[in-house]
Amino acid sequence: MNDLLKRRQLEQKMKAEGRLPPGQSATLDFPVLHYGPTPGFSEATWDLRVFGLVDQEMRWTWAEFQKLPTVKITTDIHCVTRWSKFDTEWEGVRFRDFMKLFGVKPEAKFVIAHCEYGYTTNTPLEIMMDDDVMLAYKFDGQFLDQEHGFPVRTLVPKRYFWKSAKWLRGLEFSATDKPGFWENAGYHNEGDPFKEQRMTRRGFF
Ligand SMILES: Nc1nc2c(c(=O)[nH]1)N[C@H]1C(S)=C(S)[C@@H](COP(=O)(O)O)O[C@H]1N2
Ligand SMILES: [Mo]
Repeated sequence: MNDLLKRRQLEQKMKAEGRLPPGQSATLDFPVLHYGPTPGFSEATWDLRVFGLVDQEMRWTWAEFQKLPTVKITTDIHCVTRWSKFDTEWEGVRFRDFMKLFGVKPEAKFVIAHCEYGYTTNTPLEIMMDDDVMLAYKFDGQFLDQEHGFPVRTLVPKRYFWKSAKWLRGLEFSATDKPGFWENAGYHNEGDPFKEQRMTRRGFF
């Protein structure tokens, strides 16, 4: 069977199961999308920091981070450029469990992901506490490819994929919302694929 036919059949099935958001088509590949070049990785200098409205600011080296307990999830991902990929398999540290390591102050309402080269994206803390949100470092049983965010990315399946921040270096807990890179460029602040929250206004591009 050719790929186009496979994709159309998958779309029918996912539509019937209520898993195909409006305006999306199925992909069998794993497209790479980001702004700017792919950063390198140096274990000697890499760290992951949490800061802002937390009880204790902390940092992990790559070796330390890999010792944290992980979970595996199978989920669908939806890119605002209209591809959806179904039943993707990820492993990483569940965000809700991760939060217990440093404690989050009650005033914190938003999580801002900070990445290499200054990319940021914002998500309400309430969404980040869902079961399916993780700091992912394996895809399909293998470490992430560099271009897909190695060593660590956030995975926020219930939002368009731009909220899943590649090359993560910091997580900021904030009382106020801080729209990030694409949100400032005109993408919707919430980005729920099932509500088709794609673009809002003209941004800075
Ligand atoms: N650090 C960083 N993360 C990012 C981006 C980016 O430009 N920089 N782009 C986002 C966008 S727009 C998408 S669609 C997804 C794509 O992830 P993928 O390349 O693994 O498919 O990464 C998101 N995370
Ligand atoms: Mo995107």
